[in-house]
Amino acid sequence: MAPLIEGVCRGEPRAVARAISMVENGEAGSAELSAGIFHRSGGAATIGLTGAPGAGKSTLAAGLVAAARSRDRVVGVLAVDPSSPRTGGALLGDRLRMQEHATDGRVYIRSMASRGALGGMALAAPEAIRILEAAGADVVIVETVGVGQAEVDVATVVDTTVVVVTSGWGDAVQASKAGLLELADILVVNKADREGASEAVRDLEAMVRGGDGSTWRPPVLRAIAVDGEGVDDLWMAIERHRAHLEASGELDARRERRLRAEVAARVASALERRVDEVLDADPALASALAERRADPYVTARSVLDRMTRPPIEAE
Ligand SMILES: Nc1nc2c(ncn2[C@@H]2O[C@H](COP(=O)(O)OP(=O)(O)OP(=O)(O)O)[C@@H](O)[C@H]2O)c(=O)[nH]1
Ligand SMILES: [Mg+2]
Repeated sequence: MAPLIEGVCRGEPRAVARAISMVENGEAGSAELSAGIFHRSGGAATIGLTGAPGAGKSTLAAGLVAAARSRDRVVGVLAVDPSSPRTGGALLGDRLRMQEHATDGRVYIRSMASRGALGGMALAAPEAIRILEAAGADVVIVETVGVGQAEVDVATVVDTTVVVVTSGWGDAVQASKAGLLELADILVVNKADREGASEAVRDLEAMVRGGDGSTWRPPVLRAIAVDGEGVDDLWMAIERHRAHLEASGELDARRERRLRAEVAARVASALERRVDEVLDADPALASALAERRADPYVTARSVLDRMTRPPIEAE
C-alpha cells in the first residue's frame, strides 16, 4: 500500500487511477489508503455540476478546466454515474473539448460508477475527491451523469453546486420539480444560442430565494458552453460563492456536515452487514421472522441485543 500512497501523493496519474478504482470497487485496503492520504486532503475547491441529461454539463466542465488551467490550478474531474456499470474513460473521453485536457499532466479526468460501491456515491465520491486532493488538485469538478437521485446527491459532496438547465420553456420548471433549485448555489441557463434563454433566466430569477443581507442568492447566468461563452462568468461566480462560504463560516460548517454524513453512511452500511450476520448466525431468529411469528420491531430488538452482547472469546 505504501507505494500506492506515495504515488498518489506525488500526483502520478496511474497511482491516482488505481487508488480511485480501489475505492470505487470497495476493495480491501481502502481503509489503509484513506489513512495514508487523509492528512493531505481537504485542500481543493470542489464544484458539482448537475442537471438534466444533455444539458451541457461536460462541455461546461471542459470550459471550467480551461479556466482553472489558465490560472495555473491543478484540476481533477470526476464524472459519477451511480446508475450504470463502469464505462471507463468513454464518458468524458468522447467529448472533444475534454480531450484537449486529457494529455495535460496537471488535469486528472476520471469517470466513476458507484452502483456497486457500499453506500453508493455517498461513500465513493468523497474518498475519490480526497485522492485527487492528495495528488495535488486545487480544484475538483464533479459531474453527475444520469438521472434521478444522483442529481441531488452531488450537492452533498461538494462546496459549490452548479445546476445546469437549458434554454426553452419547461426546463426551469422541470429543475424545480426535481428539487434542484434548492440545491443550487449557482444556476446556468446553457444553450443560450437557442430560443427561450431570456424566459428561462426570468423564470429562474423568480424562483430562487435568498439574498437578504447575509444569505447567498444563487445568481442565474447564461452560457453557450460549446462556444466557451459564459464560462469565465461562471468561474467568477464560483469564486464569489467560495468567498461567501469562507466569510460566513458556511464552508467549515458544510465540510463538517459532509464528514459527519459520511461517517453516518459508513456506520449504516457496517450495521446493515452486521444485521445479516446476526440473522444468518441465528436460524431460530431468522425463521421466526420469515414465518411471521416475530414482527420486525421485535426482531430488531433481538438483533440489537445480540449486537451489544460482548462477543464470546474463543480460547
Ligand atoms: N446549441 C448548443 N449545444 C450545446 C451547448 N453546450 C453543449 N451543447 C451540446 O449539447 C450536447 C450535450 O452536451 P454535454 O456537454 O455532453 O451534456 P451533458 O449534460 O454532459 O450530457 P450527459 O452527461 O449525457 O448528461 C453536445 O452535443 C454538446 O455539443 C450550447 O451552449 N449550445
Ligand atoms: Mg456529461
